Amino acid sequence: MHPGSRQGYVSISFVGQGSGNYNNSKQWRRQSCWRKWKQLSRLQRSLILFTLVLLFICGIASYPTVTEQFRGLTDGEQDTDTNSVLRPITPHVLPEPVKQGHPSLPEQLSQNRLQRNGNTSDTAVEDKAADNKKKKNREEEGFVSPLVIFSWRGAVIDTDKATESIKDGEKEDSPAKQEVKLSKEPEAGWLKAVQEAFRHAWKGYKDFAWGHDELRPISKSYNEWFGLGLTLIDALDTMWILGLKEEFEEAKAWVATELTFNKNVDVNLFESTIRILGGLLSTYHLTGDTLFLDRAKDIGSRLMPAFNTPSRIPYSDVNIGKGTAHPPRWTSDSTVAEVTSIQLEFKELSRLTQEPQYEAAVAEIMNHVHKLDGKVDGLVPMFINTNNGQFTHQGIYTLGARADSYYEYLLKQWIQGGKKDNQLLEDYLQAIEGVKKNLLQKSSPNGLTFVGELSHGQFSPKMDHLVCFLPGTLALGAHNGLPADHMDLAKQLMETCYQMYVQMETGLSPEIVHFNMHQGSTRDIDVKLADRHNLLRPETVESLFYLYRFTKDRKYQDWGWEILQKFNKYTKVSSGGYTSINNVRDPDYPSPRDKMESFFLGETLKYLYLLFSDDPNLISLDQYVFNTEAHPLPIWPSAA
Ligand code: DMJ
Repeated sequence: MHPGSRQGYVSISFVGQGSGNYNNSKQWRRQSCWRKWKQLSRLQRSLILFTLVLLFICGIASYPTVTEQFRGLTDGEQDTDTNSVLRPITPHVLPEPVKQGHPSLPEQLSQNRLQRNGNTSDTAVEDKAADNKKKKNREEEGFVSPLVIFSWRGAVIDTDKATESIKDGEKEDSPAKQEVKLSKEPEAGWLKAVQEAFRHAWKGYKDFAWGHDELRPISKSYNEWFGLGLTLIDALDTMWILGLKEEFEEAKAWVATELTFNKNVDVNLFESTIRILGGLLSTYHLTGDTLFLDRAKDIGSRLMPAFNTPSRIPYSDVNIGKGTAHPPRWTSDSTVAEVTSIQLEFKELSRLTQEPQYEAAVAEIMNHVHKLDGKVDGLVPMFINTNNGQFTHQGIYTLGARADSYYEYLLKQWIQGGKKDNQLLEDYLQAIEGVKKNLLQKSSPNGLTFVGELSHGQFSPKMDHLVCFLPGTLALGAHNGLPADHMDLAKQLMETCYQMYVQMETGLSPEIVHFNMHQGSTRDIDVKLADRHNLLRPETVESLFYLYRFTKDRKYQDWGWEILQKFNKYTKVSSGGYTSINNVRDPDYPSPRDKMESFFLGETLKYLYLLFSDDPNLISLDQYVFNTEAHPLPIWPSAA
């Protein structure tokens, strides 16, 4: 017998007794009310009935507002405004959705601007009025109020709240039922929803992981990787961009008083460059506060021992306290993406400090890789040896893990330097041609364009979620004058990346998908058991941001909004924070991994905010270039 059973029995019999009494008293009260009612005059009864009917009608009329406020409260959040502006989203899957034409950029654009760096509550009243109007329009168009659940579902947290909101027998995300209802106007509330998501994530970090690298939101603890407050530093410029002044100030105080790089720790050169050096440099540029530049110089100089190798191809790990560097224990190789995706940051450090050694070290890598044998039509292998400087483990060519940001940084370095370095441009253009020739295929039955891999001469229809940076990068290139067909390809790949989300039962993409190419396939996308996790990665929303900025097609905002809602539904932890999950195919138990990666704050939420903003000057893409961790760095003035 279960130890709790006896207790349960007592409790049940008590409730039984109690309910008997409750029934008797209820009957008595009913009779007494009826007597009183009969004693009233006909006029009094009519007046009471009329008032009740009036109250009922008013209640019905205000129903959506009331229920939406209630939904907000169930989350335990203070600010319920976020939920009062949700618009109905029913995601679409292939075959091609019925597209409702977007109107030209509507006059509401001006309403949509959230004051940067200002108190967002200033806009709350206006938002509310606008929302009521929008709600009315939507009702006229036959849209139903969305079922939005701001809680973890199916896991240890908030199970009850989530299931409450799903109607019986309704499989909410069943792909077969999905079709898109495109929005007709931008939504200022979406910006607030991102701020709320950030605040929720930050609350978890603050309560359980303050000053540590990563939050473990389920166990309410933290994970230490480098021991440098990684999440806090990665999130600095996001807070600035989102206008979260209070949070920014407390983080800044930590950087000023607690952050020290004088520590006997091994850090990964690439990760600490893109997250810490990149984060500090961009925060310096956005705020003008030299605290961040000083810290950037400190970490930058401490990373330099990594470049002391026979080939000048840097080691992967540096001890920033001891000033020593080494490759991983099991190999003398570094990954190609890692050594070729630190250039934007070190070049910027040289420009700011007027100390050439940083730029020299990273430029040498690019020149070296440019000349190396072993590329296939501009595509690079995944590993490079730090002793002899040659590519190793040749045979696999991918735009995914270990090679991805090589391609991204070819273009972005070219842009950062004012589009003058032809070598970078040529390598980029050649690589994109290489992608088209070797890696691009269409899936069956619906013809999704995807980027597969080349494995020892054989094509593999495997695509990492990481590859979803590519639509954004292609679009950025086209915006900077590169061939227009790059934009066409960007749009096709964007659709594919979106389908990687919408075709999953949770509406969240897995880490890796495999596309079907055989005629007669019944679905385009397969996911292997080991690939079903979602780490809260940014690449798709990153690309949505670029695509929206350049095309102004609102479907990209809609897609981002759907994704944010799914993050809220399946990865939000009620006590604070968001967690990566193990299984995007099981909406009943997505299985939390108990980790919030720093890039969720550094990248994912930042790109979502920028995607929902209609202000092209909020980090203008003609003035800034984002590093691969979403930290904006200035495009150099042409005089420089
Ligand atoms: C980030 O650290 C960077 O975007 C990197 O280039 C790839 N991986 C993560 C996000 O997925």
